[in-house]
Amino acid sequence: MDTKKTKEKTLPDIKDITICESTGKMIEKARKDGVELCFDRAATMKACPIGADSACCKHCSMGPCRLNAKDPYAKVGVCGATIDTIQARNFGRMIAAGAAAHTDHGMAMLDLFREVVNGKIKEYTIKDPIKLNEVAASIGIETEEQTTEEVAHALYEQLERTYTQVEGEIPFVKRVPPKTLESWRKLGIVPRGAMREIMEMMHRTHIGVDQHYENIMKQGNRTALSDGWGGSMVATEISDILFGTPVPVAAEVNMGVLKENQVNIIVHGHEPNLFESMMASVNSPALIQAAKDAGAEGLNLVGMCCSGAEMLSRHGIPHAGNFTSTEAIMVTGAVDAMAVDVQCIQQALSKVADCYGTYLFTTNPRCHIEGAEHIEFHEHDPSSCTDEVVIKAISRFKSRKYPVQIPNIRNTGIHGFSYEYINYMLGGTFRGSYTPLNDNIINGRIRGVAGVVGCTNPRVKQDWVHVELVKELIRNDVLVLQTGCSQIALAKEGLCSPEAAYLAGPGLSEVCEAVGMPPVLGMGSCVDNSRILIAASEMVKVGGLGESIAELPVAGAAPEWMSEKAISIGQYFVASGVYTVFGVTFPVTQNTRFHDLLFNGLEKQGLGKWGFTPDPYEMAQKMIAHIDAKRKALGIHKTRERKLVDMAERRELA
Ligand code: XCC
Ligand code: SF4
Repeated sequence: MDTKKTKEKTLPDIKDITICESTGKMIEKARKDGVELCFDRAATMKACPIGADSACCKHCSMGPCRLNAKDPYAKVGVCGATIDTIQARNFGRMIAAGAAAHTDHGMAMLDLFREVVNGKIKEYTIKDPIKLNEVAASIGIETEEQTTEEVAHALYEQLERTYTQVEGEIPFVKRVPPKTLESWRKLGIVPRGAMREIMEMMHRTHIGVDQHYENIMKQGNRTALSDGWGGSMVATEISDILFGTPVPVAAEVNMGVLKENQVNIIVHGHEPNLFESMMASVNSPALIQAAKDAGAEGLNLVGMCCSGAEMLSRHGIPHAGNFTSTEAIMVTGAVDAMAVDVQCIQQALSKVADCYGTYLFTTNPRCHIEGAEHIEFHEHDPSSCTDEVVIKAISRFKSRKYPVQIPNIRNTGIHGFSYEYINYMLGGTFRGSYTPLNDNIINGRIRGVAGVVGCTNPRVKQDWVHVELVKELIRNDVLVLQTGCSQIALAKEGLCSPEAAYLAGPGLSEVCEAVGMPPVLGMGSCVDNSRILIAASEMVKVGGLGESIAELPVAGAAPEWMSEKAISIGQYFVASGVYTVFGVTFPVTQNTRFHDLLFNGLEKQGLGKWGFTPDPYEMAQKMIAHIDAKRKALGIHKTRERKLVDMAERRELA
């Protein structure tokens, strides 16, 4: 008891942990209940300072070797590896792991697509044949006078190359602006196939192979590009083809989407197929009846994390919270079952679930958790898994033993801005194009575009960095594109609703009001960052803003990142030409040649560059300064200066 008290004393104030009111309430309750959450673990487990600077190597048993980040060139590893080699290898392996996660997910989607096309799986169909044709045409597949089946077969064969091809270029590089692609070809970083790139990355970072940090990063770029323009893009496009391309839909987020008198089922993870089948199960009349027989008013399905963000965007399914709220939500006592698949599933969920009698089910052969029941999900017979989850959830509802306390907070917003929809929204049905977006950038109403994405991380105040950064950006007329856990942070603050236009600068708010769109456009899960790449390519294609992605007045950020996937995403944005700023910490020692390569050198090679600051206001400044520099290089800064005068005038009027 005593130890518990001292522990409580050392735990930080809840207002310093999160700005999410519901999560805060649940942290408070968890502390009373004696249940530990990630925030508590982060507070009591200091991050390893050597690892944080990436100054250690354990790639062989002559080590592990530990260098001194304060004096990085004073020592080398037993094999002679320098700080630059060690960090580049560590960074390369983070990219490889992140790229592997996205591409393996994409491959699972492609496996499903193949079986649907071959007629072996009947539970799913091609829901969006228009998108099928568009994707096929974008990589040069003949679609005129072809049946849907023929196009689908041809597309499958082409997209399989994204993974398995051993030489040549992956299919989606056909979508890359020619000048950007040219710079990749010159550098030798056009991906051949994701499996090959990830394999080579792992090989080159083994002891005694690649020992030049620049050469290691060449493969780092190539591997990351095989994710962004490969695995992730395939995942997004195939999911749209099978489940429908998102169009804007009003939906609710936050813990208040749980319902006390209903059976609450949460799906958390990344793969839309599990979620789609769960939707079918909760709509099954027999199961609805079973829930009613158990005394419930119905079945309530909600999402979390990325599969949640994807379903929020695609179907308007309510979303209960982002990554660092996944344990906290169970503290409500209202979660009858949580089904997870892959990625960002904290092992501690199992313990918290135990504390509140929630059923936690793993469903994917790639992800089991000690202490959690595994009900494997098979695409050939999806309902046998998802029905079982629902049945178990109903039984838990019937025998709920714990008091239920649901924070009564819900925020409505508009989600589901696929790049196709942005096209339509700005250009109209008859002249759908990115021309109006480019025009508004050129005339200075919109200063530039920022992609703000990524995780939440218990080492920083949850949601706060996302929200402050984005408010600052839109106030300065920067249109914000969102995905993943970041999108949920913004949605909880009401920034995904058209009414948030009043927080935007005069130019951006004028555009938002004219079109009826929010200043923050939610596009889906983290694999859907590929939508941002395509939007950027469209902007180049339309013209007036330079010939490569590197010339666009755009910037990216992952203010509260935590996963290796985020590093892979960051690197593919950088390699595509985007200035990308990360928060929290950056896993590289400062004042080293490798650090200089990431933060300056890559840009000199014609790519983008990395930036870092944990401070949201400084982050916004860096991004805006970059956008302004790009405007100046394009010769469109004058229009903006005029706009700024307008703003001053407006202020005077107000
Ligand atoms: Fe995971 Fe994708 Fe990060 Fe959220 S944002 S914590 S990676 S769920 Ni993608
Ligand atoms: Fe040490 Fe070199 Fe082995 Fe790394 S690879 S642990 S630096 S000896």
